[in-house]
Amino acid sequence: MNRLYDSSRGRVYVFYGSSSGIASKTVADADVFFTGESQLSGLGSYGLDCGDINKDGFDDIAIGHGYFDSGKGRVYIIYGSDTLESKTLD
Ligand SMILES: [Ca+2]
Repeated sequence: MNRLYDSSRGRVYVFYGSSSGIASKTVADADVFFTGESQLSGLGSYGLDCGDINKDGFDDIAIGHGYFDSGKGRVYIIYGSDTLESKTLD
């Protein structure tokens, strides 16, 4: 996570795991990333693996958008899949 990315737009980086774990990587090696919709919105105030919420066999993630809508905040639940794509969250 880098909630200061691009004047605090924020970005969360996702690295796919494997049975042998995750090799040491840099953010440039991220498999997928999510970016905040506007500067100062602070996407990535937290991010966590929240298990398989919808029981489809893929782990899902929760991403905090701490300053969304003038500080009201928002939490995104991203369902995992084998076709997850990078995008801006709005
Ligand atoms: Ca799931």
